[in-house]
Amino acid sequence: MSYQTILFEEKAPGIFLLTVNRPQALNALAPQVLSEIGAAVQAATDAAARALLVTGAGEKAFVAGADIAAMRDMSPLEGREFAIRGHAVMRSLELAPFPTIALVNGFALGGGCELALACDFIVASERAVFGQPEVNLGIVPGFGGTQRLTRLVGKGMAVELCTTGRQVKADEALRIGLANHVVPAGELLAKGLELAQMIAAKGPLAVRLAKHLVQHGQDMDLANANAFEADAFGVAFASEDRREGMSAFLEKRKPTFAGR
Ligand code: CO8
Repeated sequence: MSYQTILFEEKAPGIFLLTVNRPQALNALAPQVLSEIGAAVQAATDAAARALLVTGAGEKAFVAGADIAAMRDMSPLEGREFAIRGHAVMRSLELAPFPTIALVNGFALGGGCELALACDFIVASERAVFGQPEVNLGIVPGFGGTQRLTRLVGKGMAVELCTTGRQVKADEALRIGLANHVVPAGELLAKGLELAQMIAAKGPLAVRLAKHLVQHGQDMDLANANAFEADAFGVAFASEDRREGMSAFLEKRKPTFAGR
């Protein structure tokens, strides 16, 4: 498939890079961008990706939000459809059978912050700026920001950010647990690739199950989530990868995982 608003490439075996590519509009999420992100997540799934990195083109922005020009004349029904489409795309990142890592290289505002939050975790450059400024426009976050931000940084900070529209720079993002790492701008992709390569070296089934457990378990009560984990542990025990991983450890060699 050819894309007009994103770049999508395999940077290393099994490691894909998705770049939102509308730098003239600070990579704002127009409807077509959302569709192309959804298509790329599906393409990565079809290609048995081991990790997906998500970033924005240019030096200034990751994604500066949903496209305000595209939204201005939407009817309430069209606005709802746009929000539903955005939710579906964000959810597809969350449920993808491989870890997704947001490499936030600049402004991640509104829908851009929500795109980063829908990835499994965030690596920020020192230039990153996060925020949910929708209240400035008379709207609220519409791609899951109120919910994912709350789960990641807690209720107090989420309410503050969603009601003040205050911008959060990289050092604060690290402090409040929004970003896992902050690196100089020129090292962002290398850091993302390093983390993706660490993931790709592990047992594919185990990585997939670990993500699945965190994503689905976080909204369960603890007793049910732990029961869910025990079941997945049993599934991992049934795999060839488990036999190989444990044998390799005992034989003091590197494991060769088959992914089954
Ligand atoms: N949408 C469309 N165009 C944008 C956007 C955007 N979100 N952000 C920037 N642009 C455009 C500007 O219009 C400008 O275009 P042009 O050169 O043609 O005038 C170009 O990008 C460069 O932007 P600026 O000149 O404004 O650059 P500055 O360095 O002065 O400012 C900022 C950078 C601070 C990032 C500023 O551009 C800004 O505040 N942008 C808007 C941020 C924002 O409010 N984002 C939230 C949008 S709402 C949202 O995301 C809701 C998500 C849920 C939707 C649910 C569906 C209904």
